[in-house]
Amino acid sequence: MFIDEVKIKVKAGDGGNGCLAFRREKFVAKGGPSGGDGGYGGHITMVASQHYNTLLHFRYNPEHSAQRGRHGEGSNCKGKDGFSIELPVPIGTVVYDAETGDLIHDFTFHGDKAIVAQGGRGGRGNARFVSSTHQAPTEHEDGKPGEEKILRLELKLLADVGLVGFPNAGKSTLISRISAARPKIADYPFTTLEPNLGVVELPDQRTFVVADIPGLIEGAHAGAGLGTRFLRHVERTGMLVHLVDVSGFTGRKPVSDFNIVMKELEAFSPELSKKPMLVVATKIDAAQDRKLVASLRNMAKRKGLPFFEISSATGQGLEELKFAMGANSAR
Ligand SMILES: Nc1nc2c(ncn2[C@@H]2O[C@H](COP(=O)(O)OP(=O)(O)OP(=O)(O)O)[C@@H](O)[C@H]2O)c(=O)[nH]1
Ligand SMILES: [Mg+2]
Repeated sequence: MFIDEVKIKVKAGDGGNGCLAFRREKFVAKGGPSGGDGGYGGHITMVASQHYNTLLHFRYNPEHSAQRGRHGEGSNCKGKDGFSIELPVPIGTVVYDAETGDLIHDFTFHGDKAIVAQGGRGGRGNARFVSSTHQAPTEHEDGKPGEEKILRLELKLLADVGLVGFPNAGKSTLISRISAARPKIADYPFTTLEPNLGVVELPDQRTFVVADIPGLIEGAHAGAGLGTRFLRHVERTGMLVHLVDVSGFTGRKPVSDFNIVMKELEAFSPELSKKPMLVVATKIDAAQDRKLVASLRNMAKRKGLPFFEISSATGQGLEELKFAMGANSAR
């Protein structure tokens, strides 16, 4: 659940073949062997980049191969090395050989770089086999094949955006609408017992990770409901999205729901309650009493917090919210 995982196939370039040739020139009798070596095949390398935060780009592109080395040529010409390719991965990616399970590399900092599939060595041309007793060698080698592997990439996701709110506020429904996450959704409090993470992709292919955590109720910091222990999953996010049910079904006032959750956040960690926050009125399709919506909107305005109205049922407002969530979090 907290792990993004992908399998990809990589094929490094084969080495070029060594050449069999002899020097042929006017006035130079028995010019000797002149076959050049083949070039190296290109490597497949990976480099950790802070501009990526998920493995989504590999889902669309699961096969990568590097260029082969050129064959050696006559006149002692060595074949050109194949170009290596460099695949960006997010910091925190761990790469395994999927067949043997061996750890290949653990990418821990921006710029961390490793070869994950080695290009093949070029074969030697016949010029390399010459010796005092063996002056016209015809031996030459083929290039070695480049490594071919199935890799398993694993990334422990850290959320960029955290969803908070009362139980039943519509947090899981929202994450299921904007990401591929499919958490359990139901019409009773505490449906979500464990945090869910979803990867949200913007049209420009930047992504961010949203955490859906169990709802908070009054006294959560003292252990009521599921308590505040899941809040540590959103402690490191850059932003909180505070969902408030305005449908009126709850029989509670949206503003008082908002204040109760804020009090619990503060009791858990004053820092958490000061994070950038979007206020979101949910289930707007079912809102009977516009005054409930207006009161929440006015409160957000007073506090200087951006305000959104959404319906995960009809899709209203979801695109705008997605952009606002991604504005500072997407990479
Ligand atoms: N009409 C309407 N119902 C919604 C909407 N979003 C969610 N619901 C319903 O509200 C109920 C609760 O939704 P969840 O997404 O499970 O709520 P949650 O905030 O994840 O709740 P917990 O996991 O219990 O904290 C479900 O019955 C949903 O179908 C909406 O936009 N409109
Ligand atoms: Mg839920």
